[in-house]
Amino acid sequence: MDVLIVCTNRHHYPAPVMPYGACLVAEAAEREGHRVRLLDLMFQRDPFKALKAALQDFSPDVVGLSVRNLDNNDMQAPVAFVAEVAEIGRAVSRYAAAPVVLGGPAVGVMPEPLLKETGARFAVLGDGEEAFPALLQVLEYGGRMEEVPRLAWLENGGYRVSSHAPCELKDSGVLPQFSRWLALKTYRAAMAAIPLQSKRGCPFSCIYCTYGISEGKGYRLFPPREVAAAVRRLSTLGCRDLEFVDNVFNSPYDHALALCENLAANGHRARLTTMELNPAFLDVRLLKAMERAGFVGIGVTAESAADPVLSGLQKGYTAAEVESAAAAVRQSSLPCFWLFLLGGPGESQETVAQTLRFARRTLRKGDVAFFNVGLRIYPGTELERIARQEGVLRHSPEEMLEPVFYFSPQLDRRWTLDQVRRAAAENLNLLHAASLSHPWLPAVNRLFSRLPVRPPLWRHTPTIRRVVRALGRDI
Ligand code: B12
Repeated sequence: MDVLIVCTNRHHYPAPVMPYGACLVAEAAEREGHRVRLLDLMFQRDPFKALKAALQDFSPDVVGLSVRNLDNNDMQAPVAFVAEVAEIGRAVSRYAAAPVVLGGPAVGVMPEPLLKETGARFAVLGDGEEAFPALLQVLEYGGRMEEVPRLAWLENGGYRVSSHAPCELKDSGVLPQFSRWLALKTYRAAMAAIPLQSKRGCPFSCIYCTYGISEGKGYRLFPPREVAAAVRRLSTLGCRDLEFVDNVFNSPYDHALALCENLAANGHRARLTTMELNPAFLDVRLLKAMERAGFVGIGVTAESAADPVLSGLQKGYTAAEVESAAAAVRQSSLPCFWLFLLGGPGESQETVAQTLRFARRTLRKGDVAFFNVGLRIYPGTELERIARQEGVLRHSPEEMLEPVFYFSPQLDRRWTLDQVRRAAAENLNLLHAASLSHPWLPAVNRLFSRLPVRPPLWRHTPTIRRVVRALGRDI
């Protein structure tokens, strides 16, 4: 069959991200003998014109829409992307008779409302490498939709799902040939790192998160040696800035350690980062292994440094463990980006003060701390249940396609924002959420990509803020 995969994400904050999953799915379909083209709308000036041209030129039998984000996850300045995706779905139906299949990270989070909103025929939930070719097979030769794994569709007004069991990992999945599908130079010029995974799934029970829902709770691990070989292959092709996009990089701990040892041994020349370290599994041994493996920057998703909040979010670790992780980071040479999430159940003035104090006093001055205020509520999460119980959520699950947020009723949002703004004004290494969607950011990304500066750009936060302040503004 002729298959067109359209990558709908056009969000440039904090930097454009490559449609990794869509490339994997495109190659999986090709391996089964289909003719595949990929249209990436990220840098298209007129996405609808590009879409119309691709549909008329290729006349595909099936169109896949890869949908990454529902919204920007920012309570203070929410931007929803679903209307644009729905418009793209309608445009496909206008110019082609091909059935539309949804896939991508956002689809696993809210499949039913997305099917309704876009008018698509099918949605693949989670991994697409096995399910999408299986669907193409049924569409081409006939068969039962129920036999396609993790497929959802609407039938007689009802929502149907074939199965929820996660698909098996295929070893070939680690690394697509990005340069075949994407304008790599344009991504590079926007400071985008190349994404890579060492596992799928997430066993943690953080109350706000959807990872376990869309990818399954059990880990599915790629063999460390193969992931390391993929890194080496990419680096010999000149792709040197790579980012591990695992839900959590350092769990299982032994898998992360084995990966680092393989990376250190195989002589690759890539610069590696990950923004997804869990403080409970972060110690000097792993950090030293990461240094030897070629990491140049890390992110710790601590969320809070206060016990009532950590336990309210069901993070599975304590403030003392966050402190130990910070102590381990201090003993390493890796620049570190700390992520905090203020306003969850259990948050109070005291806990906000505690987390801000931790960021000011415990972190190294060169490290960056980022504070998001308010938690996006997704259907099917424990946070949804809590929000309904507390009477702060009245939207039906379908209405939650529009961004809805939780903010602790024990706390005043304006007071919290003031505290964060004040801390950020006084400390060049502390950032509030608005910094990552600052209108200047794409220009800053482009400017720095021309200088001898490599991703991640956040390493230079204090310098960038000093320069921007000299121009009379701030980020
Ligand atoms: C790593 C990550 C990041 C990194 C990305 C770094 C990079 N270089 O790529 C950073 C930190 C920068 C980031 C930023 C953001 N992220 Co983020 N991120 C992730 C994470 C953890 C992994 C994404 C990933 O690459 N997965 C690996 C690839 C291989 O999987 P995949 O893309 O899902 O593809 C598979 C399937 O989806 C499917 N598939 C994909 N396309 C298609 C197409 C078809 C036709 C089919 C059939 C199947 C299919 O098959 C693929 C292979 O199995 C996800 C959580 C998650 N587990 O999905 C959140 C996630 C994607 N992010 C999310 C969000 C909101 C954002 C931000 C908007 C806000 C923020 N948190 O800062 C920004 C947006 C950035 C942008 N410009 O678009 C949401 C998106 C959904 C939503 N809630 O709106 C997610 C799902 C987290 C969540 N539950 O909230 N993110």
